Amino acid sequence: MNGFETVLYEKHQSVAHVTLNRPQALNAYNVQMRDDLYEVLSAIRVDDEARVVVFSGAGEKAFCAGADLREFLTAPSAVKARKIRAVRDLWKLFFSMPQPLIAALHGYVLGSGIEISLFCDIRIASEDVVFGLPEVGLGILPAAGATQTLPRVLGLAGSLDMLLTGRRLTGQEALAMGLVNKLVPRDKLMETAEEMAKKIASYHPAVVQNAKQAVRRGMDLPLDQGLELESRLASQIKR
Ligand code: CO8
Repeated sequence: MNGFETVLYEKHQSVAHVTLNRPQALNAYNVQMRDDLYEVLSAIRVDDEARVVVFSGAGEKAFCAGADLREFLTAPSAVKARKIRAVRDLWKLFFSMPQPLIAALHGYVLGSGIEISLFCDIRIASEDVVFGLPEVGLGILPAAGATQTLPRVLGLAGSLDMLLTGRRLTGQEALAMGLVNKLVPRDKLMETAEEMAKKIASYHPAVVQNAKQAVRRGMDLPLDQGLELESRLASQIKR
């Protein structure tokens, strides 16, 4: 699987690496990237050899500076965009990935860039990271899940602070608020993500995937139903 215009894909042993690859535009998310990511994730989803996925951004300056603002101005109408989304819902696909997803974040992580990272299960960032959700200031709502995914990570107060003010967060602030799991020097970012990915990949894949599912799905259930889900998923593991 290769030859994508906006995304690099590699697999080292059991770890899949997906790199956003438009460094000249700070890896801004455009229609081509949506299509490339859709194809790559659809393939990884059913690849038993890919036990963990690491997402990162090419170039020195950014994981992703948000939606491609140049393209946005020439984009099809909102009605067309909704129709496309109905058949190629990348965000739903992200959310349905059975494998653990790790985001390795550096530089600017803005708008859709944060939203991509919020679909990941673990976020590791380098000390130069800058987070921000400028959408409300641009006159739109974040439409790739942030109004729903962010509060599930940060809680109400931190999410509303970020969403409504659009202020930028440093890595230290993001760590203190719980937006990232770990903050590391820039030259240790990929090494740290890879190490974590390899460790998770060394565990029994069904146990890992069921644990992820229990936590992710359980978050949205009342406790009694969450406990039932947990026991159902635990009993599926064959030893
Ligand atoms: N889209 C397209 N190109 C971009 C983007 C982007 N989001 N961000 C940066 N680039 C391009 C620049 O145009 C520039 O290209 P060129 O060299 O050809 O001029 C190149 O990347 C390098 O960028 P800068 O020279 O601007 O780099 P700086 O270090 O000076 O600044 C910043 C970095 C602060 C990240 C700055 O580039 C910036 O503010 N970018 C825009 C960030 C942003 O607002 N993103 C949108 C977030 S909102 C979102 O994702 C949801 C949808 C938004 C729809 C909006 C409708 C109005």
